[in-house]
Amino acid sequence: MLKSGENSDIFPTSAMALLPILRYPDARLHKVARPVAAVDERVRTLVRDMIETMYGAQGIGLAATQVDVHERVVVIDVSEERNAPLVLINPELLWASAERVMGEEGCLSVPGIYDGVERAAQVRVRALDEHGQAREIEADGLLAVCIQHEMDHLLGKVFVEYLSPLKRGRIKTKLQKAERQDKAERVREPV
Ligand code: GNR
Ligand code: NI
Repeated sequence: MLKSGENSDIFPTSAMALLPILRYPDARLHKVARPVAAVDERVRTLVRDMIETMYGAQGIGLAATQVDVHERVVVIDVSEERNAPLVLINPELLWASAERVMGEEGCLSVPGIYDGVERAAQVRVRALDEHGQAREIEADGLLAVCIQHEMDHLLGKVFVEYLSPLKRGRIKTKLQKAERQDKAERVREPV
């Protein structure tokens, strides 16, 4: 549970919203996000809803692009306890290590698909937090991978674009088929 005063502006409370997540292949996942002009209540509401959506979907990160908002907003939580949300608004990559690591990635917009992607092992990023305060983050391990994955989303890039065209084609076909079946089920059992 949240301790009083600890990140209370952004921690999930009641009256939040689970946002629908776009699924690959959807052209809107390839839109380039614009910078946030001012970190105001509208942006904090978006951040809160994104955090709830990320936790609800059991993801370690979520970019605004994935919820069809094309602004430079990312939320991440790589903690085991799922109680340490990190908010990156207008993130800028300051430095990426020459050292690379290969890691297994997944994406809430590409459900059920996992494959290896090579990334910088360490990164340094500057971003605004939910108060509009600038901060710098140096990351390695899973956090570094997640930051790069989310910043790609803001540029309209999905991790499957690092895979071979053959793999990407197979993933596209598989997800299109799943989407058609989903739609057919929704017709048979309307909610
Ligand atoms: O939940 C997620 N897990 C994950 C695992 C390895 C590398 C990247 C990620 S990010 C992903 C959530 C997501 O889709 N963020 O955009
Ligand atoms: Ni993703």
